[in-house]
Amino acid sequence: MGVVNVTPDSFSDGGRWFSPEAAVAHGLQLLDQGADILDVGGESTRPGADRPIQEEELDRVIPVIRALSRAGARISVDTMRASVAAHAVEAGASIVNDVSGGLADPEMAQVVASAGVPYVVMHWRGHSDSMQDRTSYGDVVADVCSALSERVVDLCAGGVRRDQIILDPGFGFAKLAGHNWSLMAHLGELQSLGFPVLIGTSRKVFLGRLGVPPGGEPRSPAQRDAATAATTVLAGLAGVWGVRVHDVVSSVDALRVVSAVEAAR
Ligand code: PMM
Repeated sequence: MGVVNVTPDSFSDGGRWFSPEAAVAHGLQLLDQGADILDVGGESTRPGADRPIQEEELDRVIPVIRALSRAGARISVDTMRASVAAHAVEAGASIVNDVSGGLADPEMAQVVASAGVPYVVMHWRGHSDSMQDRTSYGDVVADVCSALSERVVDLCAGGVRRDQIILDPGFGFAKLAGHNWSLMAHLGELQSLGFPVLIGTSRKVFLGRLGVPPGGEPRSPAQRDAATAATTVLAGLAGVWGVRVHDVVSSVDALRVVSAVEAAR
């Protein structure tokens, strides 16, 4: 899954693809590089980010989704808003990726249920302005698995079918570095919940801190692609359904390596 952020302020690529033309050209390039899905989002979820109003989010994503879908791309819409999800599906999106797992908008379950499309349910503990105040866990893997299981129960009660659901542990969302590493080390436990799993480690700050002395500046987002590809290898070996990445070239290669090794076993 290649990331197409149509935002002025995403942490790794904010502003680079903000015009619809630039976003569409970027999406086409990611497809060319081997992305199976393009994840189009109009709201930055970096810690501390302000939310755009709904009209602004629609103006950012709908023209891009329409153009990329006309070009034949399989598109997910990265949104927490039910009405944006509904408009996006109408414009050609065939997956809804909701980082709040339905918690941010009570209408989301109903929209996803009636659209009948795959629905990415991410582990989330609140909006970006406050999520890093909510990083207390007993056992992060068990806590994330049980919170996601609760979301599944709630969403299914709201009409979503189990076979629509894809789970995501939410790397970097209300997580400290150690939490992210524990989740990475225990992807199998998440998989054992019985749903496809998507992971989004790409360019996140816990990767940028590797090899940097305590208190030092993390490496810049663009310098985190090799570490991201390493997480793609681990995810591939764990058998996850998908990886959401900014640099498609390195992750596609990483997955080719995993496939070649698995075929040689
Ligand atoms: N991370 C971001 C945005 N959307 N969606 C899913 N399913 N999982 C993630 O981990 C995720 C996401 C934040 O990263 P970005 O600002 O680079 O898009």
